[in-house]
Amino acid sequence: MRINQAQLATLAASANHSTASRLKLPAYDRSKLAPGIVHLGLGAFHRAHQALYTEAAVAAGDLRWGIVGVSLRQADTHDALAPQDYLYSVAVRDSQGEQLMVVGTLLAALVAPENPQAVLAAMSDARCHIVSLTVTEKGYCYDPASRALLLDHPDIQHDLQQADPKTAIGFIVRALAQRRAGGTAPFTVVSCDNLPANGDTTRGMVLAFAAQIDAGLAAWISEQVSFPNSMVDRIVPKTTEVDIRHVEQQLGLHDAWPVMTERFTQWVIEDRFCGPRPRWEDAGATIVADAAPYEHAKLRMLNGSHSTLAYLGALMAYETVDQAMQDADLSGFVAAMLAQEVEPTLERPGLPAYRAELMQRFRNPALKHRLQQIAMDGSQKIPQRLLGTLRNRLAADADCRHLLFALAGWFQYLAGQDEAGRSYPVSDPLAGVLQAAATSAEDSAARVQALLALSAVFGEDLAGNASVRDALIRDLSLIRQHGVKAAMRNSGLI
Ligand code: CS2
Repeated sequence: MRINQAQLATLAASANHSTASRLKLPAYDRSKLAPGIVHLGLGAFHRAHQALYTEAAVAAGDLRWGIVGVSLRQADTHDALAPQDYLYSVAVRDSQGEQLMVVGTLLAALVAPENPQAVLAAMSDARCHIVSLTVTEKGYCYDPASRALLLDHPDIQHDLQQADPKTAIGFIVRALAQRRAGGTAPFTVVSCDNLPANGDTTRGMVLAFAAQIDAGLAAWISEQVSFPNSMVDRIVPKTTEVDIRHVEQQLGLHDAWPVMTERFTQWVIEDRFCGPRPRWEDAGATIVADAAPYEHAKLRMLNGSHSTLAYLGALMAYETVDQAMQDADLSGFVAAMLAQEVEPTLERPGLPAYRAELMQRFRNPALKHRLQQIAMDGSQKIPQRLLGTLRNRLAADADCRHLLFALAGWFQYLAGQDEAGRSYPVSDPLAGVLQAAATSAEDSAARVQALLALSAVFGEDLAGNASVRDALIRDLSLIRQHGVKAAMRNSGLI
């Protein structure tokens, strides 16, 4: 039997149901929810993060905040959730056990390629006050090094020429144009992706796009629309078939696409909204004037060490983050990188405690977070996760040997084979050029130079830095010759 609205009533009514007492269910009248938020990028992360803060605001009685979810590419989320009235479960897991909840705030799941006009209609509805996004780094169609919109990206070109958008930026601008034309107040745009200054960055891209089609619109957006920066944090691995069967056992009902996550959750968001917003702070969100210190710490510490574990760990033939963390050399390397090279570049207070908490989260044995999932799209992630820190350290003439070794690990990862001899696909929008450079020659020096020359990732400064280049050549040669662990030891890093 499938979970759906009717089954929910039965679940709630059966006080003696074996799971009911441990299960959190939506207790408000879902039919009264207004479509206050349109969310672009209806993936697992949104469903286990922002949707839960909104669920709490709705449960407290503010029914303005139903979510209309939008998938920009595939119909799979819609196809899984529509037959269950858009209800889905969240399993919060750690070594202590599991807690289940059913989320009711999702009102619909639209599939943009099937009906872009329906998406624009939802975004133009006067009851919609917020458009939020989790479209991943590559969903912004930007140049990773400069974070400028790629005006020659084929999807952006398409969206500039036609009124049926494909991209998040295209949808935002076209919907704002409709609201302006119809005399409707604008929505606030809330980017929840792991980009530095994600609100300011999105604003820059929206304005660049709008300027191409209508200067008056660009000026209106610039004056009227707000784009608060935010830091989002919760580890949400991809749901597996085993997870689906497990949730079904717990719930007594089939949920075609539940989401799995950890207990930890954090959302720091700037209080700059051009219209109303839910009281997310009542569910634990931190509302601040400036999110930058939190965001830098999170991107450089959590995501920086995640990517480091992903590349070095995958090369060492580990499958998941918790497995990689069990390798004392590798976890010691990451902890030292954070303490010695990353934390000195940050301003947030309490960094050693934050580091200890991160290490604990990475050790969560119940999540089974796959290293290959984190390894995806390195070209879009490395600049804000490792290169900003590296540039700060170089400018201060300070030690950055761990950061450079992690980067050399990415270079070797791009060659597509682990130390057990297994091949894996490299998934990245720049995979073609990256892999060509990473395997361009037998010689490590030539590989490093070919990779550093990719200005979309490295900008113009790093390729010309001889000490960076030489360290990378040395680390890459050592990794290729001896493997990651012996190379770390050889370099005195463990
Ligand atoms: C991860 C993030 O996949 C990745 O690149 O580093 O999704 C990470 O799990 C989240 O940012 C945690 O907040």
